[in-house]
Amino acid sequence: MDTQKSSSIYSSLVQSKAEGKKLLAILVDPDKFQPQHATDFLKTIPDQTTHLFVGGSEVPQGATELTVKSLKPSGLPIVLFPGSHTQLTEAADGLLFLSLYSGDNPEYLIGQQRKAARYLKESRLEVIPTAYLLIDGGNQSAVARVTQTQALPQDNIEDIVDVALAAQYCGARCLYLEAGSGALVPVSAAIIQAVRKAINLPLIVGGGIRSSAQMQAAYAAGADMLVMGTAFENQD
Ligand code: 1GP
Repeated sequence: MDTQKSSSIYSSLVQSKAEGKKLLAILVDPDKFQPQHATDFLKTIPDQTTHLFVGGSEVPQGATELTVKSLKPSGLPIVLFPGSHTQLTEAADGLLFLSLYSGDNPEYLIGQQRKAARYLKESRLEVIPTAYLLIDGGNQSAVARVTQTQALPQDNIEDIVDVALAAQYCGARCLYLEAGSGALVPVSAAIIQAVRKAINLPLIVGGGIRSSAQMQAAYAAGADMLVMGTAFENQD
């Protein structure tokens, strides 16, 4: 069997971006998810869902793998979106290998990544180097709390663009603008537009998106993929 790591998830992101096809990832937090309810959960997610993301800021050991396995019947690519290296599992298809470029905490710029590296070398998980930018969503996010970093203010668009550009020059393959799970205010269309104009990487946007009007605004501003979690939690 081929032991090369696949790059199919990233390739499809790049292709979708080129074709203007919009992607939707539904985020499942293993800390709040009951694997025995996976079948019912999968019935509640939108038909246009293209990916499932699995991860959270604080997840008990082992819960990620159980969650991923329970979601396999969906047939959708399952991508880890981990808050910690302890959430890695080969049961998933790929991994957003996040570096928190909006903050200045070395543990989330390179520390967690070092702890994950040996596992990743031995695993078949597709690794997608992703610049993660936390943007102020109007409340205290779990990301800010856990990483002990400050979100970038929404009104300083130039600064956000500078961080995005720096991340691109550092070699990120993908950019994630995050307002935080349960954000009161999603990342603004003006920010998405400015970042889209400045960089050419696939652009993922999440945090606080609940309505189809918000989705359309983010897509129209230039997001390639949206991530929604809270809107689909606790429906059972
Ligand atoms: C959080 O971007 C995701 O990491 C999703 O946020 O839960 O607010 O949809 P919501």
